Amino acid sequence: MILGILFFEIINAILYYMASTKDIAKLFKEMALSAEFLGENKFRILTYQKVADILQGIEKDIKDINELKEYLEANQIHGIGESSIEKIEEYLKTGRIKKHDGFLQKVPKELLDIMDAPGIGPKTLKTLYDAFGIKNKEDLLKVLDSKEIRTLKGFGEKKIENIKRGLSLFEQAKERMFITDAYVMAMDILDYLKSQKEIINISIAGSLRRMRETIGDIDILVSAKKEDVPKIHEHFKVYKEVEQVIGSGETKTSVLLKNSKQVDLRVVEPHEWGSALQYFTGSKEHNVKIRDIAKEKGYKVSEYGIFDIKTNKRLGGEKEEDIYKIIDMVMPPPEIRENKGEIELALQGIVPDLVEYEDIRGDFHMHTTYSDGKASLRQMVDTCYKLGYKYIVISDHTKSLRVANGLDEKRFREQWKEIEAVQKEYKDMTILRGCEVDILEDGRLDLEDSFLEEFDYVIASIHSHMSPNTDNTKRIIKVCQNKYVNQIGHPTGKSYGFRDGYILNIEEVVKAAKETNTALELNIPRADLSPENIRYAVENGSNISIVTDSHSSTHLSFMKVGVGLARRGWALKNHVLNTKSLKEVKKFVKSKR
Ligand code: DGT
Ligand code: CA
Ligand code: CA
Ligand code: ZN
Repeated sequence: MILGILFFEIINAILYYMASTKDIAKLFKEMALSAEFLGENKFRILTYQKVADILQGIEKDIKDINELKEYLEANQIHGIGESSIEKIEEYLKTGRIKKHDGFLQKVPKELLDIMDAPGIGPKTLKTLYDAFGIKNKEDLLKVLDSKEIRTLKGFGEKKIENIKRGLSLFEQAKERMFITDAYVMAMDILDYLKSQKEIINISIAGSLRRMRETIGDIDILVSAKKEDVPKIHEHFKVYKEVEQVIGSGETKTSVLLKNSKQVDLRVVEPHEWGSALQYFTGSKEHNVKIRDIAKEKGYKVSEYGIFDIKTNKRLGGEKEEDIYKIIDMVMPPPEIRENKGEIELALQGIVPDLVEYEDIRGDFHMHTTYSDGKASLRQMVDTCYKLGYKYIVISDHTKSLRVANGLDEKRFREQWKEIEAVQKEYKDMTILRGCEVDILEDGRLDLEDSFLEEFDYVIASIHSHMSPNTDNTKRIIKVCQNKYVNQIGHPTGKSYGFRDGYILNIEEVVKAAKETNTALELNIPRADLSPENIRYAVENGSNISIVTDSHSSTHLSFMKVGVGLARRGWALKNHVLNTKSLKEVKKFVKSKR
């Protein structure tokens, strides 16, 4: 019995601790949808919805009802009535809300899960539920293709198409975006928002600012004078790519784009800019640690600023640095804010001098129409020239990669003639003769050594025998030992959203790469190497090269993202081969031959 009570207490304590305002917001949202589905009175639906919106906008976890009340009062947020407060308290104490349980008895849960999808909604689902007894998405899809639905009033072809589209958007929204996709979207949104002259500061935040390989949703932070805030939210809502506004309050607007991806915009006042940027950049793990350290030193850190705990006096928050400076730290770059050692260093006043985009002098990996690229050699050269590079490597595929129209010796010699001709027009940038030579099954290469010798720079890559249970460690080490190979292309074989990669002992590969003076490639479109791989490689003395592996001229600009990925792996300038001068790159190549 006593044990039972103890157990209950522990579970309760855990629930207390884990109660995120977002979890509670979700329950209120579900109650609003359920009430609408059941045709309850409008006032009640609006009440649930309002509470859900308010809770959704609170970016902190609450432990008890008083904490919430204080928060609401301090921020002058109104609209949560007494009966809603009781429900929230019930949740905080028991982990559930009886009213919500009651709704679940009457509304199929699987319908509830899709009720919020664009173009669907509770009323539509209720009509179909009454007419056909649908209980989940599969039922719905079947009904949408049936003859019967077309006899229902209001269900014309257009409406049916809208529902289908809404469902598929909703599905996709659950997947994470690849960083280059998110980056392109975010840059377009920033450009659009910047036309508002009321905006004082603007930045990406969240995982995109930290340059994670995949992004859940895009976070954007803006500062503006209090009276200008509503206008900025309104402007954002009519951005051309917005499909649906999911929620909008005083500080935050969330939307789904036409491609189903979510964007959160937060608008704060200028004096809160720094603390909000620090908070919304994350990661959560980093922030939790920073708050703990601050607390030990007598400060409270939040998205609103940094405060003296005793006097509640606000000490800063206008600049991001304020937060760190006041607790006697230097500010770690966003890309490494993961609580993986950056905080300990920052407490000692050390910021790793990570590689920067401005350090990059060239790109070693790109394709042209000679193999499977979409742009001509000349176009690629011209775009790289405009990026300000000092050198580039044209690295088309070799003959055994037939699907990619790989080149044999004869066609490479033709390409070299064109390189020579184009080179004359681009005097301040050196075009290096390269290839992405195919690694054969036994670790030999697709071109003879005697021919490889004629290239300025050679990448060797695996494009076959790469199932998840194949161990390619030996194969790659053998390739490192070839004196004409300067770089291993996409070493792990991972390709986000396409392929998991093969078995590879990264320690052994890094060792071989270091000993043989072979660079390991950070292949941007595949996000191969991972940040952990990069950190291991650079800390163990192997060079990495950051490459776009471009198959069209627009891909070349992803170098900026690549530098972010490298920074996330703690790469310094001197770890990155394509920050070196042409002379040094040539020395690197020569050192092996
Ligand atoms: P994502 O969107 O899944 O790729 O990852 P993030 O890091 O962008 O996460 P997101 O969008 O949920 O929130 C953005 C930042 O806001 C996050 O990095 C840290 C901060 N944040 C959000 N919710 C919480 C929270 O409940 N607690 C704390 N400490 N920080 C939070
Ligand atoms: Ca995010
Ligand atoms: Ca977010
Ligand atoms: Zn390639």
